[in-house]
Amino acid sequence: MGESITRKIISAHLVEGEMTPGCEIALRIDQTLTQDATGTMAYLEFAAMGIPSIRSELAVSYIDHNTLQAGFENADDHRFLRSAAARFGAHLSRAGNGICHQVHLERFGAPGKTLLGSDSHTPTCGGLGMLAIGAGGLDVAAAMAGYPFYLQMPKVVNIRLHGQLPPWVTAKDVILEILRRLTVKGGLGKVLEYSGEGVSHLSVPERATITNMGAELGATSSIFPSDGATKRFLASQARVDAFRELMPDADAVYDEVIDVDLAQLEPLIALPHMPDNVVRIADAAGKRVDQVFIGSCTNSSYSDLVRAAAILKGHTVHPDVSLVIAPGSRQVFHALALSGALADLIAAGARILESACGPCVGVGQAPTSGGVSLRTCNRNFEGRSGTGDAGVYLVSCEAAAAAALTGKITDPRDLGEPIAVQAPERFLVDDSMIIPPPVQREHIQLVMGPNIKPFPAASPLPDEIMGEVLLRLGDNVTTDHIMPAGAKILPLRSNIPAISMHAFERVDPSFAQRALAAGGGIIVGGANYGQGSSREHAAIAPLYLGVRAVLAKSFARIHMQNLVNFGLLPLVFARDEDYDHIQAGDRLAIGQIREQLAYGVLSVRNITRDTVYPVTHGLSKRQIEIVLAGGLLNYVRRQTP
Ligand code: MIC
Ligand code: SF4
Repeated sequence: MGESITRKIISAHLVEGEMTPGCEIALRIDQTLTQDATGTMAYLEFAAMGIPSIRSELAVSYIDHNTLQAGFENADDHRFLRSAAARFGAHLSRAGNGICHQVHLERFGAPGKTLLGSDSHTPTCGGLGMLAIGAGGLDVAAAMAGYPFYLQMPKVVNIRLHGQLPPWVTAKDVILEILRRLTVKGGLGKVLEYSGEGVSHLSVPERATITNMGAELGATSSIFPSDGATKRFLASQARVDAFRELMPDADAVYDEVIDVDLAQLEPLIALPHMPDNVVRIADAAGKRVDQVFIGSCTNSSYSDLVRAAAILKGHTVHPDVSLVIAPGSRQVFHALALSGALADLIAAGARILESACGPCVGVGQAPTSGGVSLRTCNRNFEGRSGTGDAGVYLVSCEAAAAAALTGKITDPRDLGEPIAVQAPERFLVDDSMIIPPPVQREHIQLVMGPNIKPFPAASPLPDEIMGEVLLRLGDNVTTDHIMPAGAKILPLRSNIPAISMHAFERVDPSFAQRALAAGGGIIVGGANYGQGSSREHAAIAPLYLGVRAVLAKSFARIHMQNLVNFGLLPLVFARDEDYDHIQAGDRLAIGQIREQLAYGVLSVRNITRDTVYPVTHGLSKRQIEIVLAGGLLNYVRRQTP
């Protein structure tokens, strides 16, 4: 029986378990990445493991999220990260060098390797034929410490791409089409593996746009074959040595097959406030636009920005629009400068930002009240832009540039003749903003500013949890709802007591105070609870406020593991209709937890309504032990003699 690329890579990295979908497996991790918003915690956690040196083949610590230094906090975190990279043996990609996923694709990604990153868009490197997976910081710290990464063996879905994209239709439209079909929970427990003759027409940056946004489907990862285009890309990065061909066997068997005819696609747009709320741009055209943002790890490669520049060249941005551009990496920025495209962007009136995440995660450039912001990002969750009532629309660079000129949502096909741009055969490779670890490291001290506070140590899980339902939420609650990001809150990522006061604040500003006053409690959610980012703060903050259990119809993969890693119990309604009968404020009790967890089905008693709900958990034996121990750190410490 032939094998898919995904299964080949898994099999070559399998440390434990059986490759049967749904079974727990453990994978050897070759490379890790962290970014500053999750990295301070990850390195504090690594330090707490007491392991002197990083054991993965390569670890890169990126500074790309918290680059707006409105106070000392972010700068202090950067200094800490620099000291931690030097102390433990990681490469440090300095602020200004670019967004982790774009830089990793350019400088480190390698076909056939595994990559674990403390950022949900780590699968971007799947565009290079890597098995790249997003996870919470603690899982990444464990991988840096040399432990394997545990996950459920995914199903492998074959997305067969046929034909070629028509003019003005882009890789972004491919992934928006897949989101339209599969929805934000359609990728759960799956790796999406692309194949078909359509693949050969897509460059690595285009493939990376597609694998990047696989995160929005809730997929474990997404991956493309490694072929001639991969080799050309690696050669353009002076890294052809990293190339190896990677194809599925001709008779590869997949768990599911989805066909996408590229030739039939049209320019698409995701409407507020979910990335799967996708329609044809033609159907949304004409709406007035206040802001356009071109950037983020989805669409900020050289080819993306040079196409936008070609559209804008010789024109001025519409008077009602603020056009903001953040190149994905310093290499891209530099190439734009050398090619003259940067001058075209400046002449058109674009507001150029440094190479970082920026507006994508609400770090600067919040839109006007009730504003319409067209963005090339991957997420348009409510409030994420920094303006609660703004509407964010997700589009390709071409559609973004078109709107910047016309002042309204515009089908890029209306621009006329398609533009042809060529990526350089060889980029200017300059790694001087990446600091390799020094050889002598033992003497290096971790430098912690006053914003870096120790994280809470969870106690073992009590055998009975009793408490009030603090919140009852709907489906698809994102980690941006649970633990908002943005310019004001992100600087508190290393300060759990302070950041916890912002938990759920967009849903209910009184949440933190209520939780503290009630001495903790239980959260009730709908389907796909905790989708979106990998931020473990969405588990740590509720823990800090006394929450030890979350009851939902289903969970997003990374968030569920983060709950486990911090000793919170994720429970799943056995009957969806029971969700309808619980109200906020009800008192719930879960008793004999140890015994019931081992049995697999637990009873949750609603004391207020005098009813009992059966719930399941889907946790492996190992995950149960971790929750009972009060989290992964306690568990690991117990295992280490
Ligand atoms: C995001 O896009 O939401 C982030 C910010 O990159 C997060 C990580 C974080 O919250 O720090 C992610 O995608 O995991
Ligand atoms: Fe940064 Fe946005 Fe990408 Fe997250 S999605 S890594 S915030 S650019």
